[in-house]
Amino acid sequence: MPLVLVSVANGIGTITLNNPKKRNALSTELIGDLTQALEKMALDTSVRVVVLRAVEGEKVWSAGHDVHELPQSGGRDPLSYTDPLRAVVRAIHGHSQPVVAMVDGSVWGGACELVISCDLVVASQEATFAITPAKLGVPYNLSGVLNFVRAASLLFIKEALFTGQPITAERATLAGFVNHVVPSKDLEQVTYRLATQIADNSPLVISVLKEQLRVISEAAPLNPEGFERVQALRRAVYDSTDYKEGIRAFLEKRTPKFVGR
Ligand code: LCV
Repeated sequence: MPLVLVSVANGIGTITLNNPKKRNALSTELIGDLTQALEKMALDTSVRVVVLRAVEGEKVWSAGHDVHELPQSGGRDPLSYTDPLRAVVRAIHGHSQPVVAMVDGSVWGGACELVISCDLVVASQEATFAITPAKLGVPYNLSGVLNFVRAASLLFIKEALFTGQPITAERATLAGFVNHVVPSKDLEQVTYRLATQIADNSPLVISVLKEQLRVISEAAPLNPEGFERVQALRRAVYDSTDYKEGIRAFLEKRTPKFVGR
């Protein structure tokens, strides 16, 4: 079975995450198929907007980064520039057509960043978002943290990151993390109505607006020393006992016991 399904109708391309057995974990393979689908859409002049969704009725939109693909013994940055999750976030940010995330079910870890890397987010009332690096012991990377900070208030993001607890779509909407929250039964109709409103407008203007907003929002002053200091702090984490414990606990399906070193 393909890990993503692709369809195009009325100027709207739909990419469906299609690995429910593994709760749409963002494996290298799934991300590869997703990125390929985006590239195909970009070349299809009939496509004005892309909708990114999971298979209807799935309880989990995506379980986040494929934990089996994270380095298990430390010593290597788990979320470096070439990591598939990093690559797909950049691909969506740089995609010429607007991408609308249609979210039903639970969203975990890096999949929360995948959702907010889209240009709009429409979620069902049942959707939840759990940003889990602190639960897993993973030092999230700088551009990822910046993407979260840009998506909502600092207080909301700190609560989401420090607790790692699932946050309701209702609360996420109040924090600006989601554009619309609707009853599940209306999710598809509201999403595609929004997509159609965009598809009816000038694709050239929208594509330039998207790139302008990306360039402006990514202009974050950071001196090299500040960047290197953060990288050193992250390295101490992914070389720590706690990092190994977090990954091992996940794989052994048990609660991690963090010791702070
Ligand atoms: C690989 C998985 C996963 C998975 N990877 O079904 O943001 S960061 O820094 O944390 C970043 C590093 C990140 O994104 O880390 C991942 C964060 N994700 C999570 O913490 C969610 C982990 N998954 C779960 O808590 C449960 O799977 C949920 C609640 C999503 C669904 O629970 P449910 O009981 O419905 P299972 O747990 O039985 O999972 C079904 C299959 O999917 C695999 C899991 O190993 C199992 O495979 P097997 O049947 O082969 O055992 N799976 C789930 N999540 N992130 N594989």
